[in-house]
Amino acid sequence: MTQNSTIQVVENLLTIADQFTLQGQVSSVTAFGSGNINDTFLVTLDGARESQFVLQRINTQVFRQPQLIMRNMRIFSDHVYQRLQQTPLNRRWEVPRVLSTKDCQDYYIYTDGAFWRAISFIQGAESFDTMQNIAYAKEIGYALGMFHNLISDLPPEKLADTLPGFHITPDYLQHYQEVLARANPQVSPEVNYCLQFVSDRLSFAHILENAKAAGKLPLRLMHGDPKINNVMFDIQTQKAVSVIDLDTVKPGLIHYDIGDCLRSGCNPVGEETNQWDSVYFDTDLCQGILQGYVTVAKEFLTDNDYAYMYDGIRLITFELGLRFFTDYLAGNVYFKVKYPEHNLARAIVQFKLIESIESQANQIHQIIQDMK
Ligand code: GN1
Ligand code: MG
Repeated sequence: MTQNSTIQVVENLLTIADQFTLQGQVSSVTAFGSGNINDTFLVTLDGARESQFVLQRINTQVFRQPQLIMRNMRIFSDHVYQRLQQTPLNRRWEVPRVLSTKDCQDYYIYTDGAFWRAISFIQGAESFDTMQNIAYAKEIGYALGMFHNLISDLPPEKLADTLPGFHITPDYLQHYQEVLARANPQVSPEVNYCLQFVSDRLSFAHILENAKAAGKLPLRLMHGDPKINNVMFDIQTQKAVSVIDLDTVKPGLIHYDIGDCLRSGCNPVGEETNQWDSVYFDTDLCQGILQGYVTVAKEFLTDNDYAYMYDGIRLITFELGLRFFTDYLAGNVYFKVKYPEHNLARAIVQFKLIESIESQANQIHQIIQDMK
């Protein structure tokens, strides 16, 4: 990028941030977080009661109807607000708010057609890319359980499908096969490992969708992306206070969420490591997360929910590895990358995690059994 175009981008960001600034003046806009899809910025204001907010450019190649996200967020947060008014919690819990523009809109379309929106910042809170310890694991589980609990009485059909096909593993598999048929990947031990890994698990990809079709698992509302860095912790108390990133809150299976929370929370080296031999699934953290989850989710979990939990963990890990590998084969068109083999490296992390999950299947089943 030339110096002039950098200055242009900064000026644009200030203009865009200003659209959502109803009080005070924008003092800075800085890149924020580590999202793989949208572009996220933290806006700091001078002279406003709330001195910061989160500004995001939605990736409209991925989210084709971003207006639906904003509509879902309004319905979701109104519902949760009412629930918390009726039955207040005895601890801090916050829901990110949609901020309106000066024209009272939920989003702002810039002159280049980009879709921007702003969300309140959870003050005095932080998130982590890797699990800190068992106490955090329990809090992460609690946070996901609370999230599910607060929407367990909101009918799934009230929210739109913001991302059709999201977490439908057989669809990702079909896409993989189409991409593979066209791709001409450079042969390497890493690529061969992934090709073999996927081809050994083809029938497994259908397990949750089959259970849904057979009526064993009901359609509910889910978060869609409850990886651990989407849980905010109060800096003072070190307690979970919010689940953020609400773009994929939509009808689905809670097993996708439980699986995503555990695959991200029980991998102590995190999903961005290149040290593949150090990747493993920590069953103590798994037990901690599930304990925290079940304390708030017990009342709506059925026997079948427990019966499919292990498969959910294994499947979502497989699905994410498959999505990363497919994107590598397709030329990195979906997830942002820092170097050409980034998605291949990410895929291997998830596949190594599955090897560890599979080798501890009995223990994980036992942990789940003991939760009932
Ligand atoms: C993407 O952009 P981010 O980091 O919130 C992806 C998730 C993956 C995650 C892996 C809409 O989420 O499904 O689990 O990367 N989101 C979408 O880090 O595809
Ligand atoms: Mg996300």
